Amino acid sequence: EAELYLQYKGVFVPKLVHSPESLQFFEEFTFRHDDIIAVTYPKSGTTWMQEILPLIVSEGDITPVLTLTNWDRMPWLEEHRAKELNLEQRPPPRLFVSHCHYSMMPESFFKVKPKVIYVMRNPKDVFTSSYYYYDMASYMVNPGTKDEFLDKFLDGKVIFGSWFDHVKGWLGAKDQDRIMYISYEEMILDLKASISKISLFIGKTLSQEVIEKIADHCMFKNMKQNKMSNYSLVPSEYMDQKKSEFLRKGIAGDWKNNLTEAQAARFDSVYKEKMKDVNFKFMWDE
Ligand code: PPS
Repeated sequence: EAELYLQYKGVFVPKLVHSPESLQFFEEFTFRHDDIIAVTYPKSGTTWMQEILPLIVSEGDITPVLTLTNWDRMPWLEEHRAKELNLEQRPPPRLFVSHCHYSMMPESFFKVKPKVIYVMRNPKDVFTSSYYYYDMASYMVNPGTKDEFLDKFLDGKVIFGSWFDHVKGWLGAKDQDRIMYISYEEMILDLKASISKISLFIGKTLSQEVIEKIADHCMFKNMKQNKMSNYSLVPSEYMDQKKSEFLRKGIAGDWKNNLTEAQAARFDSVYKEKMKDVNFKFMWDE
């Protein structure tokens, strides 16, 4: 772990894209009230939001998503890249992503109160997606066997710490009126309705025709063809997409093909215990 990860506020972050300088930049970042940040625990729908939000803002013009990589059009604030993008000069609304916990957000975030879209995904699918990602990315610690990785995942000994803490932290946020909660499963079930809900939240009125156009572009099979979003521009020494593609399967419930009955039962019992005080209706619980 020590070789590949840094420790930041109690969680691991990969050294390839984070440094003490990038984390300091994040801590000192000055938000604007009209900034929009999609926050996710890794593997919960970040790349999807990096496609959807720019298209909502551009009102369906696909130029921005065909000309800028996902990490430039909607950068991670805590990563190196953010420092190099001249974010000060960007016209509003500026779009960002972050994997940080609520408690890790910088001071300005709590003062200025930019809008947040918090995307959640069934943790058994997050586990599954993470397993393949840790295996194909050379800057991540090898996941080992599924049982070994399950130990680490349930214990929060993975990048950005515990899924349970992440979700509980954001669901327990004080200033909830500037946060919209949405799930990966909801987006799979009805992408058009989700896009419409997101646009309403950020104050954009889009025609049905534009919503349909965006939804069509953001369907897994179409998004996978966009080289600005499918990570094909990342050298294979960092990501071995022959092993597993970054846009791997794009479905809800793939855990069923990946966890044994015993592993799923173990996951469920930890989930039940850790989430017992959470008052939120998750789509995957239904
Ligand atoms: S990361 O590394 O945190 O930025 O990863 P993230 O983008 O959050 O999560 C990757 C998973 O999201 C899936 N994905 C999609 N699913 C459905 N539709 C679309 N358009 C889409 N885009 C990305 C991606 O395939 C990863 O999930 P798995 O289960 O591994 O396929």
